[in-house]
Amino acid sequence: PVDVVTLGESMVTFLPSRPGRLADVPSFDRGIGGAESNVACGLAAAGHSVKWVSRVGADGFGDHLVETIASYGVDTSAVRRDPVRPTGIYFRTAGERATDAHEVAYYRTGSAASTMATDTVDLDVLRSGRVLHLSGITAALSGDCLGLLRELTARRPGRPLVSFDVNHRPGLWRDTEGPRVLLDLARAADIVFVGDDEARDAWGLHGAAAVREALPEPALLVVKQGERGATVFDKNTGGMGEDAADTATFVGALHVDVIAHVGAGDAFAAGFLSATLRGLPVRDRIRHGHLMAAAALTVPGDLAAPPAREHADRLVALDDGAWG
Ligand code: KDG
Repeated sequence: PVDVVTLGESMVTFLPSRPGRLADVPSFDRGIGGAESNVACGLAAAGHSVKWVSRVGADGFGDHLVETIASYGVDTSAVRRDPVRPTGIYFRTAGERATDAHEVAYYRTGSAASTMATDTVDLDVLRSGRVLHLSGITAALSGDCLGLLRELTARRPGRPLVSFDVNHRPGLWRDTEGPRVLLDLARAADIVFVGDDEARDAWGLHGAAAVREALPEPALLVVKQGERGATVFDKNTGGMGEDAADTATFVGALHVDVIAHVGAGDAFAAGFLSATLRGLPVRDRIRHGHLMAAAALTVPGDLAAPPAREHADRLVALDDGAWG
């Protein structure tokens, strides 16, 4: 099997040529975005076999997405073209500093990807990897997409390891069900990524321990704590067949001058999943996540050129002093 299969909508993104309101910015630079394909590109760069499953329009933006994602080494053979509905796009603005508020304007309602459903995608392909990586963005796209996620996360024999990034995007939900739906999906997954800010805003949970209490099921729970670092709760099930004690491991993040936060969570997930597939210790999985995230934080768009595996391994092996 391939190492990882991902499913999700990707979009052509338009990054502002200068800071300011959407109403004022005169021009934009084209890039690509989409949380799950970002993870796929990061994993492929780290040397893994990855398949991205999606639907795009039969238009130039669809061509650009598929060609760019394939250029990272991702298998795009399961991406379908919709003859009628368009590829989603979105625009971002930027403030003077990376931490300033910015606007995100999506043009994706009724997009090709929003029609993905249990009867329009190949479920066997989706279940053909060692890991199936999903995110809460898909749950917000349409009732069909949510039904598909529920089907894929249902616990049944032969299910691949399910990795789920909560990715709460309040602007995408058309009702107030988002937080509840995301909690249920996360509970059904084996590996969960969530930011402590998302857990606070969506679920009213404060701190990593409170998130673990609300999400006791996943064998691996990754709580990302922004620039401070990440805490991973690990049931130590590897090979034992039964749950051993739940251990918590905190590893501080690298300190970088942030250009833009977009894509950092996806990069972290790619680094962490790569190291998990390789069976590395939890501390090193988190370090690989932080390294990939640092690369994404220091470019304006979603995707950086991440360090190659051998290079990343050398950086991860530096002693604690270098990591701070
Ligand atoms: O994680 C980055 C994504 O948020 C961005 O690429 C756009 O997928 C996206 C979304 O739906 O917000």
